[in-house]
Amino acid sequence: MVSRSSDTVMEPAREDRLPSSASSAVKIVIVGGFGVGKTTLVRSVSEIRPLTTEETMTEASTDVDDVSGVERKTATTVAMDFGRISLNEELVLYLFGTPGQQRFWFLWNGLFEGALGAIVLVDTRRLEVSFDVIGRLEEADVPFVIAVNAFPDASSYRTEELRSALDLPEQVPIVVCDARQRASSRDVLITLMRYLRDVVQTPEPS
Ligand SMILES: Nc1nc2c(ncn2[C@@H]2O[C@H](COP(=O)(O)OP(=O)(O)O)[C@@H](O)[C@H]2O)c(=O)[nH]1
Ligand SMILES: [Mg+2]
Repeated sequence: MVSRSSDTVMEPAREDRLPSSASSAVKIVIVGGFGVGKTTLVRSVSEIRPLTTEETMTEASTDVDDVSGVERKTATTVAMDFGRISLNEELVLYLFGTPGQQRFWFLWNGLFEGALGAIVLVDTRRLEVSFDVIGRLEEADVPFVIAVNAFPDASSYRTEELRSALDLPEQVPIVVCDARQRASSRDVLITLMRYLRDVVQTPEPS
């Protein structure tokens, strides 16, 4: 048992410590519809034990949450996922996965604040669940990349078909990933960071 008495200083576990060279920390949000793999991605890529508030879905919520297309899902993120990954010795990303269900959307207020960029996870079997989040990101002016989470029975889409179905500007990167694989999730984050560095123009101070 962990003692929480006031005279106990809790040392972070070794893997939870940041290298002393870390000099930039940025906030990245992971968004997308219910069951697209947000919790899976944060879990696979995080180097700290991710803080996840996942609860078993109860009978009571089955009428409330729209589980069409994700009938096998038995756990759901109540508040949000939180994780951390150091991309190199200086750059640390803090990942915030959003809750998918509509009844938790009040938690979105302020979520995009200070976010440098976002990953929109997409399930090609249920593209329509992505429309709303993409609209919200555009409204909040948060640059994003699209990560298609490759589910085995999903029909394949050509990138340009997907771009037009999601009505995305030409420069928005679209990548395919497997959110369960650490390397794959990490690649998505690297794509986002490159996009932010090379394509997204930060306005000159006037
Ligand atoms: N086949 C496959 N299944 C996945 C992948 N990512 C997530 N899943 C599964 O899809 C379900 C929903 O994922 P979850 O991360 O909870 O979705 P969230 O609601 O967006 O947080 C879980 O049962 C995952 O194991 C993937 O890349 N491939
Ligand atoms: Mg989740």
